[in-house]
Amino acid sequence: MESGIDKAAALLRVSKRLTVLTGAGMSAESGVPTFRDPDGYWSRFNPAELATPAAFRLDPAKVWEWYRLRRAALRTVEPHDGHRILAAWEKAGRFHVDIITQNVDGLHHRAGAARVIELHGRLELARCTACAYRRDDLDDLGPDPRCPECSARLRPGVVWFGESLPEGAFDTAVECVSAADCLLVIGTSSLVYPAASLSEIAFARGVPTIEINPSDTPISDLVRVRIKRGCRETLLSLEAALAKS
Ligand code: BJW
Ligand code: ZN
Repeated sequence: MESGIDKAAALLRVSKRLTVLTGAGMSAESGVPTFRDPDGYWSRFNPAELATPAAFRLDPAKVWEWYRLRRAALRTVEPHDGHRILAAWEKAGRFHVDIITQNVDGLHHRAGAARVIELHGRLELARCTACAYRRDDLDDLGPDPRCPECSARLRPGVVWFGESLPEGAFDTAVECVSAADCLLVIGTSSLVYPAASLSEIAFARGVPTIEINPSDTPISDLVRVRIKRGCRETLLSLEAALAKS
């Protein structure tokens, strides 16, 4: 019987425009915890106390400390072969590749990908709660940092529950999915909206979808090809299959 890898490779071979949607499972094999797996962040921390605007208003130093620890952890990890393969596909020009990520760790960029839409912001970014000021050098940030331009409080440059996505990011993501010949959904539980609606848009428009995820998700029964394995080994297998053709 034809394997998921063969079916996925066949779809990729005839695609000119590939859109990739990634979630925390993509970074898991670099050593970054996911959110909702048994060892994920939300098994140890309460999202309502850390990842909402109300939590930040209540205790900004506590929230900043959590993000400081997350930034420190990022310094100990590297992109893996899967990140590098996606970046190499973009460079090789076999397809036009757009990566839409929910991840805030910057690992796609670090692997050399250029066309990356970061739906949920970035850990290495602080922005003012009142004006347009932003900074991405956060090394000497204090426990409750202020804006040098208007003295209002600075906040982590990520998207919390109940907040809108960065201006234009979702619209661009919808365009990338709509124009794609194939959507590759990697390592997301597909529970968080509006990111999860991107797969629904692909289904509605008849864009063939491949899911790479060792666990079941709400989209698993709706995708064209389902590969129930880790992202690194799967992308290595897909790369090998494409190299043969
Ligand atoms: C592997 C693997 C391996 C493991 N290889 N795979 C409609 C219905 C209900 C609720 C809502 C709705 N619309 C909006 C909402 C509210 C909310 C929401 O969706 N809640 C749901 C949880 C129900 N959404 C929002 O609030 C969003 N804003 C918004 O909608 O604004 C307008 C609005 C507001 C209010 C009401 C209505 C509309 C904003 C969402 C922001 C999410 N923020 C976070 C934190 C970012 C900052 C930080 O990092 O601290 O983003 S939450 C967290 O979840 C993070 C992630 O990006 C996001 C998605 O998680 P992801 O990536 O899918 O990770 P996991 O852990 O869930 O899954 C990992 C997967 O990997 C698993 O499936 C594993 O099996 C797999 N895996 N190893 C491949 N090796
Ligand atoms: Zn300001």
